Amino acid sequence: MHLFRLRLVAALLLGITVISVASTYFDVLAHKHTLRSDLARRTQWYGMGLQPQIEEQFMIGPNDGWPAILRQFRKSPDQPGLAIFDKDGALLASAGDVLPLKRLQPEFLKRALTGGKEAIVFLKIPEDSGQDAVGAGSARDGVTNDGAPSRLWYEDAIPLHNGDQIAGALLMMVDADYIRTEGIEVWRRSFLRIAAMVVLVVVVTLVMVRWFLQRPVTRAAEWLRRLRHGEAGVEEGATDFGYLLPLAKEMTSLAENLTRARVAAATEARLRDTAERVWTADRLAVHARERLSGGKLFVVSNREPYIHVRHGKETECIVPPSGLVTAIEPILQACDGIWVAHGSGSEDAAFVDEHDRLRVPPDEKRYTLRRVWLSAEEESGYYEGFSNEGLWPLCHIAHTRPIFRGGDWSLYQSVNEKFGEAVLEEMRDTEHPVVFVQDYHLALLPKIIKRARPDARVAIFWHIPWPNAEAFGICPWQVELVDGLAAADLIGFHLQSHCNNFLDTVDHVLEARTDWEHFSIRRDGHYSSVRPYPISVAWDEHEAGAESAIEVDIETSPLRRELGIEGKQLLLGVDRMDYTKGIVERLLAIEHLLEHHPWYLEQIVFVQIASPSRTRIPSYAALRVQVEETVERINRRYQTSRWKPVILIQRQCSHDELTHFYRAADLCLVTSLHDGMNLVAKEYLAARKDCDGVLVLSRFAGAAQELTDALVVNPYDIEQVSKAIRTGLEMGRGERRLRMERMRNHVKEHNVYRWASNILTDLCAVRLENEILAVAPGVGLREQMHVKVRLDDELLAVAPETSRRMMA
Ligand code: ADQ
Repeated sequence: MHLFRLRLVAALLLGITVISVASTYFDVLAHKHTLRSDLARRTQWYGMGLQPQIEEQFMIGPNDGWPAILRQFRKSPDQPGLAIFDKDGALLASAGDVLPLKRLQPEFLKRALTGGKEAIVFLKIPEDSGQDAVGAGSARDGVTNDGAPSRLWYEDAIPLHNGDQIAGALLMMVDADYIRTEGIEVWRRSFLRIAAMVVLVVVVTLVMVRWFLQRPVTRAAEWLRRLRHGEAGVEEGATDFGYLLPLAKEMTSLAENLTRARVAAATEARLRDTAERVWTADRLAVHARERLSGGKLFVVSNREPYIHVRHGKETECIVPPSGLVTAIEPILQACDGIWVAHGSGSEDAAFVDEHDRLRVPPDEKRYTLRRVWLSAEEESGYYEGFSNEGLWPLCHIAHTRPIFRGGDWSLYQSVNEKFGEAVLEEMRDTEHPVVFVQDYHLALLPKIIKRARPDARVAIFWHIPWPNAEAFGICPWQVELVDGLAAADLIGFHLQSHCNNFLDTVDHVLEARTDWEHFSIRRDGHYSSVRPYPISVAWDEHEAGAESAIEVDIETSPLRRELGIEGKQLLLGVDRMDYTKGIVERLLAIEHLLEHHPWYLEQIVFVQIASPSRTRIPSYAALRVQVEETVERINRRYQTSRWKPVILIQRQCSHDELTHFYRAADLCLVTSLHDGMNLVAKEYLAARKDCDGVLVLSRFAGAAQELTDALVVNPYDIEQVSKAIRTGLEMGRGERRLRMERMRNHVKEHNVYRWASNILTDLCAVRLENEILAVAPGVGLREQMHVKVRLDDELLAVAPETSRRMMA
């Protein structure tokens, strides 16, 4: 910047000086010209006034009185010097300044005497009158060629007539040196003006450079430096650039790329560091793109990933709390896929196009959400009725009787058909589509899709347990349900035991060949693989990375203050208000603890967060009443003026709110009576960056299979749960850390991205019938089937592992 300023000043000095000198030079020339013309004009007028009188004297005849005559004409010393010459050029007389007379050039006078015309000349004459006269322009102003000082004279010779004859000449001589002096004065004044102008322009320019160039550039440089070191955010930059906004925009996008590249590099490095064990959203996206090799993924679920609802006068787009969105979105975004789901939001219809589609996520628009509309009757029969009053209790052994109504079943079928139509319409132009169906609401969908599109690879994941065959047999439409599911190429459950139950049910219900060794079903030439995929939660290295206990403590203390539980041990339960979650049993265990170990009175607080769920179903409404009454009873029994043992929060919380609760809780209670997996248990572990806290976990939750370092309990055994709580509260820091670290490592490695990638990998590896039939072209269908069966049997006999993978 210093050198730049020096160069700028030098350039300004040179530029302004050259321009100003050139302009002054022309000013001086013009001024001199004006002065010379003025002098010539004045002298001419004077001479013209004298000419008739002098000519009159010539006519009178020879005259010796010329000196007197001239003195008479030249009355003042300011008037030009005068000289009279006869027709031969001899001087008759002179008056006034006669210095130039001695330097008079004969040709000059001759022009007037012989040519009969007026002659004028500006002469530089050396101060030393002994020198020769010098012609105008032959020397620098004020100095002759030999360096002697000179003066400028103006001479004007007018011919004088006697009748028609030229009788002589009148010479007028004026000291014109003032013209030169004035020229010098103009130069002097210009020099001062130029100097002042140069100083002013340089100062103004330097100030402008400092304010408008140097400052933004310095700020931008500082911002870029901090960005390079990862100390500044991208958004900070743009505001500081002022008028350099276009540059700022380019730099901002450059900075964004830089930040993204840095994050990717850090993730990459971390992945390498952890021997590529940890799955991330980015890794899943890359993996999905590779597996789908340009193909599209179609996801179908009852619940949509984005819901538009009215909030007062505003419409809000909310993401329902669900690990599914976290796991599936990276795949859909990577392949610009389509998610088909029930449009359940009050404002959903206002946000779709004429094909019921919209691009999501709202601010990124990376994939398509296709909304399916259901009438109130359909919703009630298919969702609340058959799915949640029938299948939900049927699959959970929670001793709530399933209710099956013919009307609900009809609606369940027609709604499955409706979803089927929507999916088939969306995949019309896609070859070999890959479809991932979610959950027990859509059990008939695999069959509907495969019937119309045998080239589609279809997987369904059953998020709840699958009971044993006898229990499932309660359902009057078990054949249709199992038939619908078995049409899928891949059927996923959380646990191996659920797979076993399902295969057993197929054995009981369908005419199909079940392969217990390879966990597959062969029916009418179609193969289905049945596999366990234990679902999990997202693991964000950044969010879930290690953090000191002090940091976490600071973060959670406002929550404790808000709840008025400072200094108390916090026990936490987070669930949907559902009878399978064992909320009442948990409350009874707390009561048991307080009853049998009264030293915990005023020492512990149990916070139960229960989000309202399926509220129109009578069993859920009854559960809510039962939970509220139990909480009230326990509080009435033990509360003091300063303390309440149980706080019941009945609302949906944000992800951040839940994280704060998880981090503040000394102990988390997951006491489901039966649960496919239970994500709360894993969320609690993921949130505990401080590696502290205790998890009490029901042995009937799928998560208990993996999280063996939890305090595993039978939720029906109130005394045992109470004892586990006590054990947890009294557990030493070292033991807590050890267990927590082990469980966190498991969740980190088996996160939801890995879950999604495993299912996608297996689904993309599925061999479809037409691909198998291509092995034996040119033979009829029946023969082809035989070929296929024989080939499979041979493969199984030769290399069970290879064939298993090929069939999977
Ligand atoms: P659920 O029975 O709904 O799902 P669960 O695994 O207990 O699921 O997860 C519930 C989710 O809801 C968690 O992510 C939790 O954070 C969230 N949640 C609960 N209460 C909340 C509240 N008040 N506010 C905000 N969020 C709340 C089914 C099966 C499970 C299986 C999952 C996933 O029943 O066994 O684990 O699917 O497959």
